[in-house]
Amino acid sequence: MPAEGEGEVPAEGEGEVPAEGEGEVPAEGEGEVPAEGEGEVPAEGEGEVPAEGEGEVPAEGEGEKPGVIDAVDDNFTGASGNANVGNVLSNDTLDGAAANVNTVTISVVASKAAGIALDSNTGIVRVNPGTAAGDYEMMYRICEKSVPENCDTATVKVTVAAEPILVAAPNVAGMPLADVIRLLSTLGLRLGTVDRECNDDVPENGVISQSPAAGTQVAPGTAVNLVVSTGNCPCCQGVSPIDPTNIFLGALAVLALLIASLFLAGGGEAVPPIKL
Ligand SMILES: [Ca+2]
Repeated sequence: MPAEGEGEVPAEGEGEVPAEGEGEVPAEGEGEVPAEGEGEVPAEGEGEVPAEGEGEVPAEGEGEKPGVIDAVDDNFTGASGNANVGNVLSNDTLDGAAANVNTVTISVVASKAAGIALDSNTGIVRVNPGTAAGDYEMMYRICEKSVPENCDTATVKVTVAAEPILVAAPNVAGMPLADVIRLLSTLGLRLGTVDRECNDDVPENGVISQSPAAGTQVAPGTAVNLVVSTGNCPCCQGVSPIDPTNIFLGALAVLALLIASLFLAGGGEAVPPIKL
């Protein structure tokens, strides 16, 4: 009995249990886990996280902060040849502050009007000479200088008024005043101030001079100021204008000089008092 019991139990227990447990567990566990874990985790983690994070985060962060760039539509009025009817940046903002050429760039996106132009260096809009009256429109874009892809667009409209037809001021020198008034009326001009003075060359009521000068291009309704002759100048007045006040003061000055010269001629001695 002891021979069988002692011989079987230990033989089966000691022979099977250790053989299966020691043979399978270490082989599978040690062979698979390290191979997959060490091979994949570091490779994916180190390869992707820094590349995406460092490449995108700073770029997006700087672009989103000033994302409040705001180009606002403009409405200007002007006339042909106006060099400055307004500035498109006047109502545009960047981060809540007024946009300017130091913080944003300006460009024309589309323009349907050759008559108006936008200076990208200043933002100033001008109306080109010869532009007919009407409404003109263009689209412009502003972009943040530090983040060029951060942009906004707006429309600028310019109403160009009809260009006034200018009139050349006529030459009315020597003309009688009555004729000048009729001529000015015919040309759409009007009579301005009329000063009168004597003149030996221009007959009475004839125009001596005018302002604006003959040939000057002026708008309709412009006043023309005249100097009209009162006829020949009386003796002396035509030579030099001396009024009675000046004559009186001049006489006093001459008298004073005369007294002074008499005093000096006396050697500087005081004139003795007159004794009766
Ligand atoms: Ca604007």
